[in-house]
Amino acid sequence: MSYFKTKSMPFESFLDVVLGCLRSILKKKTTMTVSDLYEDDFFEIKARETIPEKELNDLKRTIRSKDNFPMEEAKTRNILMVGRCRAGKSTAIGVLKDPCYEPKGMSIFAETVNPKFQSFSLDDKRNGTKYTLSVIDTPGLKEVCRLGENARSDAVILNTINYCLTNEITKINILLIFIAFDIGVSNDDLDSFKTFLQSFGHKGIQIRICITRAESKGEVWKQELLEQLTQHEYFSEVLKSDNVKVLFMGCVDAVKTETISHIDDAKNLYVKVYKMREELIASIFSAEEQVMLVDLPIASGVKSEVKNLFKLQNEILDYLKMCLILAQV
Ligand SMILES: Nc1nc2c(ncn2[C@@H]2O[C@H](COP(=O)(O)OP(=O)(O)OP(=O)(O)O)[C@@H](O)[C@H]2O)c(=O)[nH]1
Ligand SMILES: [Mg+2]
Repeated sequence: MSYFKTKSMPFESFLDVVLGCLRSILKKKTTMTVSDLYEDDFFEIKARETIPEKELNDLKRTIRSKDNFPMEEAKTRNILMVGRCRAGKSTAIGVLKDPCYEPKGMSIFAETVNPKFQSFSLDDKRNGTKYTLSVIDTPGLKEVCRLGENARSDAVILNTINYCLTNEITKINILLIFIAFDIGVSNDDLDSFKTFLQSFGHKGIQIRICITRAESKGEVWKQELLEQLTQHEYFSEVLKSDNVKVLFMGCVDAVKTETISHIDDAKNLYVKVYKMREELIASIFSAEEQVMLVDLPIASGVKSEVKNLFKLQNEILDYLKMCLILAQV
């Protein structure tokens, strides 16, 4: 006991002080824990107990689960949609967003007047990857206009590049060329297709020929059509390229929902559209390579125009220099 005795404070008094302090602490903190004691300067204990890893991880998990703004990494896919008027470009965008999309009533007139830019995301639930799709929906070539409206020239419609650039789309992942084959292929169809391919086609991007209105067609029709395309003088050459493939697209339109009387028939139709959509989405997701817009054939005209402009500018400067020299002489 003599060990605790000091000259300035007897052991009993020292104990009284300690007990007094403890009592006041306990009065203040009825739910006091060991760590509370550690926080008190009285004991001057600096070493802290760390929170068990599991407890901390549980806490982090709770905080994250309550986060209203979770970060999700997204892959981007820039899609350029082209095709003749009424081919089904805008409808395909609707179906991409919603497998049960129903287009507005049929009109023979061109719908999309100017290029439209849309950006939306699709989640691949199978592997948790999110894709942001930026879609340029272009007005169709060879458009049919209402009386009094002027049909815009193909050259104007092909000015899509400008539109892409103003929407900060500088690279393209995939080109979708839409064709409605249900009433055969006319020379106009073929001309338009050639124009699109010559203008936007590039070895570095994926190209899909999307044949629309295929929801009510059977497998035999699809196979026959594919066979005919591979025998066609022009398409057979096009399809030889590794980056060009044929896809089918469709939708369940109002006429079908009004005429189908059995739910099983409706289900079959929706499932068919869902599967075609799934194939289109797979093509889009797998199109990783990008090509600069300025490297597309359509931009070569603009490039040479700029080159010519610079050439002309130099000629004018040379001429002015000559004039200056002559004036000084
Ligand atoms: N059943 C069915 N109808 C379709 C399909 N695609 C288009 N349609 C119909 O055709 C109409 C015109 O289709 P749009 O998608 O507007 O055609 P577009 O290529 O965008 O035409 P423009 O904007 O005028 O160049 C739609 O309103 C639908 O009624 C399809 O796959 N299946
Ligand atoms: Mg359209």
